[in-house]
Amino acid sequence: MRLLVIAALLASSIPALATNDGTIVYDSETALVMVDVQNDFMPYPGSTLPVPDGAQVVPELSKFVSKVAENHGALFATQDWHPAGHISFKSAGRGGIWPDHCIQGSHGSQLDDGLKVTLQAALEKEGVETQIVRKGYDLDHDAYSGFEGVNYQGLTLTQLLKQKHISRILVGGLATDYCVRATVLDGRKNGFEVVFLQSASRGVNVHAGDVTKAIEDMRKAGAIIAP
Ligand code: VGL
Ligand code: ZN
Repeated sequence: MRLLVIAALLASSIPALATNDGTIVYDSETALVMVDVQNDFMPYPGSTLPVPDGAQVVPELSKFVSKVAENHGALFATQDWHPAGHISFKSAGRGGIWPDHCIQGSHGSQLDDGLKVTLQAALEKEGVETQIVRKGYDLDHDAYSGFEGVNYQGLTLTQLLKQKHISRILVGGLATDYCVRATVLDGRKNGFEVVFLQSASRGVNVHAGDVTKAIEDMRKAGAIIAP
């Protein structure tokens, strides 16, 4: 009996294992922010800026969509949304490093079809509608973070999160070392609890080690790194 009590006391003092389910709280204050899951970042023919293994984020994000929707949290999807000649394009000759991508309204700018199916199911089953937030629309200004984006009505991501009383954001998508990283860091700056979803994110690694560095930056900023 005494041994049992000691064992129970010991067990209760051991922190929960850092598994997905152990570290992530799903409630009405939790939002999933899906970053730039767009055709141009997918490894398909015709994509202009394919992220290695980028398509793998779709089934992974879909799991989080279900969990968040079932618990009546909020869903957000960002879109990189550039005008032709955007400053981030190499072709514009203004210091940009990227091939032309995610041109406003193009096929490449659309969300991945598989993700769309999942989001539609969340709407039909749980009544949770995904808010679309677009960024990078300013010709002369680069914008990697979802927090620089606005919805169709011009409301910023921060305004939308506050409106829904969100305290915790789960962030995943493309690309880990650019838009996902920037969104995670801005989430921390704006006072949110932030969980980076490693399983649901992929990076470009323009320079070797960029993804590893990005994850370290997120950790230092106080984000929880969920495997
Ligand atoms: C991104 C490069 C250029 C991203 C966007 O979504 O991470 N990367 N534009
Ligand atoms: Zn871009």
